[in-house]
Amino acid sequence: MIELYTTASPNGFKITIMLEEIQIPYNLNHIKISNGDNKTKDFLKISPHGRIPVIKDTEAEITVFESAAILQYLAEKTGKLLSKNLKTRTQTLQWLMFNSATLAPLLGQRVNYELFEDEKIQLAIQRYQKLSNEAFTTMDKHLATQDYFAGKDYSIADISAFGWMHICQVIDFKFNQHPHLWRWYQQISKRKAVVKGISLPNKAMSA
Ligand SMILES: N[C@@H](CCC(=O)N[C@@H](CS)C(=O)NCC(=O)O)C(=O)O
Repeated sequence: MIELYTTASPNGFKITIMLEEIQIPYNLNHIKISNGDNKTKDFLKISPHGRIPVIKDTEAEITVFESAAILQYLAEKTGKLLSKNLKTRTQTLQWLMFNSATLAPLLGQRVNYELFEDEKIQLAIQRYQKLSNEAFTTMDKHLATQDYFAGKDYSIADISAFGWMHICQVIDFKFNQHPHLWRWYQQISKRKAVVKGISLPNKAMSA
């Protein structure tokens, strides 16, 4: 059994989508960030940086934090959504890392300066708009020549990008001027597992 600790957020959605895609039994534990559930002594034992998502694989006795590491773990465990072909696998892990190391931090800062900070600092707002739009352009160019991030097949790289792109759509950080990225987004948002995954434990903006 997989014990999942999560909330309705870009990184959380990646794992609810993945678990729905691979169809393995899991139990969802709702961590309410606004209540400080992610900073309790017990939670910090499984997630030392105090962030969601985290999983505990109770049979294997393995705990994993960091959404990309969780996606990779679940893909390795089930043999799904991560190709064994060296070229495709490397492509998948490359885009998985791009999403965690480039896209997610830029969007996280953009959300903070555009929506959360009381003082609207134009220099910071413009900087993160510019940098996130550059990331969208790179993704768009890549998707111009292939259906999914790692080629012709849907993979954990797509799930990882979708978590954040879904939040962009919800909060109106526009990316429909990037036609290939927009086509990819619409295609993925129709998947049954994705529709379910983004509703758990709540829809975005209601965590
Ligand atoms: N790099 C981490 C980021 C995790 C993260 O920042 N999660 C957010 C929710 S999306 C969180 O737990 N925030 C709580 C806080 O900042 O106190 C990952 O990909 O899992």
